Amino acid sequence: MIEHKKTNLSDYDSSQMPSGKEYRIAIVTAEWNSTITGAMEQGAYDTLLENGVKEENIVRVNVPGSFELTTGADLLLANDKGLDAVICIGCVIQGETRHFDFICQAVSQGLTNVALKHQRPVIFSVLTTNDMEQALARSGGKHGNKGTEGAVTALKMVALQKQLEQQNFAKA
Ligand code: RBF
Repeated sequence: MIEHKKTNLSDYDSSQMPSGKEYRIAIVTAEWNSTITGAMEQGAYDTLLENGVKEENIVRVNVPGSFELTTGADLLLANDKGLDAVICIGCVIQGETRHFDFICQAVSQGLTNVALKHQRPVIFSVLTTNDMEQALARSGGKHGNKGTEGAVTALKMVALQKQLEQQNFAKA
């Protein structure tokens, strides 16, 4: 049974977390709005370390903007076959033109496609906010750090993936 709880994973229960000591995880970070994405990347990185992922098993790369997260994740998974998951970090802030809609749509659908293509968890840690204030509140402010939450999600999804692979192997 899943208890009713708020969806904010920034205050995760460390006793409920899988150990990441055998996991290899990439973080791809967009350079646009780098004050925000840098804080989220730090949150994700620290959380992976806190949960046992070895420093040498955390791969960190940057891409120019959130639109490029899809290609970044795809290239990582194509070229590093030992990767268990990719955390994608970006921040898209609503502007005066329709770019916001196109970028958000492309990156959310694109990352889903990459996950299904490679059969690996690809985590959507992309803020899509009306303004900078909302972004600050979600990158270490009053609404937590969505980079931290992306790392928690990645660890949980890798554990699920390994559990299901194990069960499948046991039946073969
Ligand atoms: N990238 C972001 O990560 N966040 C943004 O808020 C953002 N706003 C953009 C607004 C405009 C008008 C343009 C042209 C690009 C923007 N980008 C943004 C960059 C985008 O993700 C991508 O890097 C470029 O469109 C090049 O493919």
